[in-house]
Amino acid sequence: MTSVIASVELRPTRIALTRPWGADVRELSVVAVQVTDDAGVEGHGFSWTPTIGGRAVHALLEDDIVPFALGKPATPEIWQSVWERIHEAGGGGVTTIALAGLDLALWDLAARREGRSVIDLLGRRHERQPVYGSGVNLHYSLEELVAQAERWVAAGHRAVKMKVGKPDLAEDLDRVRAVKEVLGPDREVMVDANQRWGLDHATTAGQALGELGVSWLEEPLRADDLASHRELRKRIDVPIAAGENLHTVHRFRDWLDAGAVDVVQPNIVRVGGLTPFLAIAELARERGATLAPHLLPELSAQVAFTLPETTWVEDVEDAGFGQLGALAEPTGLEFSDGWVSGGPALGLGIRFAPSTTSGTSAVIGIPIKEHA
Ligand code: SMN
Ligand code: MG
Repeated sequence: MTSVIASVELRPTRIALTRPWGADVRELSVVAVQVTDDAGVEGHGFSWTPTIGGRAVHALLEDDIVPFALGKPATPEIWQSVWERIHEAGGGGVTTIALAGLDLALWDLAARREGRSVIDLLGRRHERQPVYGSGVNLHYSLEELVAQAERWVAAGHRAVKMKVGKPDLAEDLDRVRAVKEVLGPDREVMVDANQRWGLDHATTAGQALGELGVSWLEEPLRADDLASHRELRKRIDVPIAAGENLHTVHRFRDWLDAGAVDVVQPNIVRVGGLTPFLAIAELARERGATLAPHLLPELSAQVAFTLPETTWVEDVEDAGFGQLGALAEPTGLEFSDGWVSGGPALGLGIRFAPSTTSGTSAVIGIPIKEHA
């Protein structure tokens, strides 16, 4: 019989980035979510957002998600009912990011209850998956960018992703050429414009970047502008990647069915957790699109091990939770030489260490006997 959710502890934490993602992106905001069921089994999940919205995510969990979830079955199967409860506060973004904290904790709990990992619960299909080096580096000087590319080569990466979106396209092209020179002919380079362009500039840039042989062009346009992505995809040959700012399986279906995207990049937390991510992965497979989960290497890698296809895992330099010193214990994952392998023995194995920058922690519970 399924147990019920007896208490939930929320622990907001800010994690400083050792390599800031820009002058105004210097930390990650995480809300660690610990669910305990009426049998005393724990599950650990988290919500995550770089800088923007951390307190809103925490408030939504505290005020709406946790009170609704208490007393409900301690299983990820409650995802849809929680979503229906909170949806009117927003069709994706803060709402789905907050819901992910609960969903991940319930997956962790489901696996721990059986004494195994989430990877084994879902069924492991790969011993390892390929990793690409990624850099949030638009603000890097050319010298810093080249030095980063050299570190990626030394680390054994066979593919890397860099930012584009300088005011002058010629500078973007020079920077891509410089990175390609470091990478040599046998490594791939992807580029990410983080929504900086309009359709005309994206068309010119996409053609030029295609001639340089980039493997994909990511978020060239505003992330919610489906019509322009669709038009751009007709105009350029380089594959278009998008999805880190799409939040539901319905939006991914819209984009795939409109022929607006080649590589879909759901972020497991931003879409609301593992439960919706698995549905999006299946949709991508049905539509013949490439799936490349966005960021969160320690989480994305574990899920990638369970998918039928070979799946690139994104490793933004020095931004893994383990690398940032944010975890209570090692995940058991090994990132080396452009691959990730291994995994935790129990659950998701992602438990955040108490941190000096933590805010208040709240334990919200109900008397267990009410549910006996
Ligand atoms: C990105 C987005 C958010 C945080 C870091 C990096 C970037 C990527 O768009 O795709 O890596
Ligand atoms: Mg991106």
